Amino acid sequence: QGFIEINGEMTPFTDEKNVLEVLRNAGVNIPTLCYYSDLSVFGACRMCIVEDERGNIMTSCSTPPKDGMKIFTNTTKLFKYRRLILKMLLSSHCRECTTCPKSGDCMLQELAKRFAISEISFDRSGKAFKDELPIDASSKAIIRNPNKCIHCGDCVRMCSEVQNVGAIDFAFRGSNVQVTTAYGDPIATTNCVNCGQCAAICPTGAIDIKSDIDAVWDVINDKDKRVMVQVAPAVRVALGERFGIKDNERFNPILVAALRKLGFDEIYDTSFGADLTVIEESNEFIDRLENGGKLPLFSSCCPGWIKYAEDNHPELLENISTCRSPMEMFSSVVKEEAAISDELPDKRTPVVVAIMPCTAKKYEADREEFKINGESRTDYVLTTQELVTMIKQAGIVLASLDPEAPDINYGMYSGAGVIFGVSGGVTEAVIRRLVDKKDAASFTNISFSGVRGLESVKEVEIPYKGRTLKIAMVSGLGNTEKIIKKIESGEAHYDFVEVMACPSGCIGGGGQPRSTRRTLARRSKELYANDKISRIRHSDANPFVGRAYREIIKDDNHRLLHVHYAK
Ligand code: HC1
Ligand code: SF4
Repeated sequence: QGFIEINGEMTPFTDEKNVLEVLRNAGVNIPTLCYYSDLSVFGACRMCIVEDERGNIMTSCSTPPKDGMKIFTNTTKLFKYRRLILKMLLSSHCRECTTCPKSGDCMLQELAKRFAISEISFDRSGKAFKDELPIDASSKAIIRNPNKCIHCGDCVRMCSEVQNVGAIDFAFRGSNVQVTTAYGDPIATTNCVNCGQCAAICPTGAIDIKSDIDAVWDVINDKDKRVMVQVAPAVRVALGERFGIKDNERFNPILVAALRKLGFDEIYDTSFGADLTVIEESNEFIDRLENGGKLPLFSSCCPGWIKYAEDNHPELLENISTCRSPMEMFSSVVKEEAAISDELPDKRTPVVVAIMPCTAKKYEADREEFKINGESRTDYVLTTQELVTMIKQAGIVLASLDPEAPDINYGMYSGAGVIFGVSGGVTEAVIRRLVDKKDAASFTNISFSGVRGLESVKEVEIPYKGRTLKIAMVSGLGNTEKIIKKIESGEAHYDFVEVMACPSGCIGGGGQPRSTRRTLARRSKELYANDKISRIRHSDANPFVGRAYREIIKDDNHRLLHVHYAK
């Protein structure tokens, strides 16, 4: 606690870990390519340097604040050094900005512009950057172009410190240093869980989302295809950020209108699939509770978590719910309806496109276990970021659109289905099903039970038929590993564990626009607001869910809505 003088102004600090945090809290946008408050301090890029009154230069990310400190952030010397750093980074960086998918969202590009870099003094003249190092396109989720890497280490720390995966690391020395997989293997063959958090944090185009945009344009423009689109809960509260829309609370009807303009034939909602999941997963939970099945039951919506469990905890596979994810339940049911529908037979081939906040969903859609008769039920997955690109490609001006409603039979969903997009949402939706009283007061009580909030580990206890159920909700795979250790050592006991691989759940997915604590808090608040304005608040009350059970699923739940992982 104390005061720092920043550019001559007294600025208080309390428990900030470093000067950079004090500067940020004081509204100074200090440049950095490698500082994230949730990761360890690496101090690699040196862009966050500040100068003290004696002319000493220090990195603000690794300097703790001290009472009475005097610092300057915009001196001539600092500008000179920052420009030098940027020129050195750019000198060894592929500079095909016009064709780079990250262009416009690249932090290196942004800083080059901010510090007015107009020429690069250390050009490695004559040396072609193109294809210098091989591009790794083996993954369904991400694409790695090491020629665009600036060695900030953000992806490496994210993958190991937050996700406990460690699929990538630094290799080689000096000017040969690279971020790569063990033995340079294709990333798809490693323990990568496809969560895309590396791509989300990468400041340049060195790791990016694998794009399925062109394939989706092809099916949209194919008259022989009936293209149905489902939109995940977390997309509606983040997409608007890219278009300067501040209040996303009622944004979904505009998003629906945009999807129609893009040419999708039928506009639906993944939250309908989430309503099915609530019913199937709570039935499975009750069955295990009452008939002595394996507990704790782990949730199964998140493909990043499933891959992590397969690679690291095969002993837990029987504890994982057999429920397909909402995305897969949705696709399974709509494709089944298309297959069995004999009134007004549609000659067009049904195609399901899912818009997800998630890169791992691209991998999930392609998994053998979800195929029925050898065919994927979800044909293409686009991330929120890819949808932004498509909207821009089509020249759609969101502000000019009138709100529209999604289509029946799969566009209606309950508030319980929409809160799936934030960590704790699956649990809250399941608890709504377990309680007897299904009115607004009861749902408000549940919302105050401890299921909400952006903490990465939450716990609740709920009474159920004379016993107390203990439930944990965890986001981030590193945190998940800690919970698993506690369960396996007997230190903790839970009946149900909700796991989401990404920090704060899908709202912080690897396919979302860049996430910060502030954007995550806003996205979460807006999802809960979406629930609150829903006329239907619990999954059983969705009349189209009842219709789907009566007319399509019947007693074929196992084939259509459940899955067994082959490993
Ligand atoms: Fe998710 Fe889910 S909440 S996994 O985060 O259970 O991606 O939004 O669509 O499937 O509904 C993602 C989000 C999403 C599924 C649902
Ligand atoms: Fe995907 Fe959500 Fe899991 Fe992240 S938490 S990997 S966005 S399903």
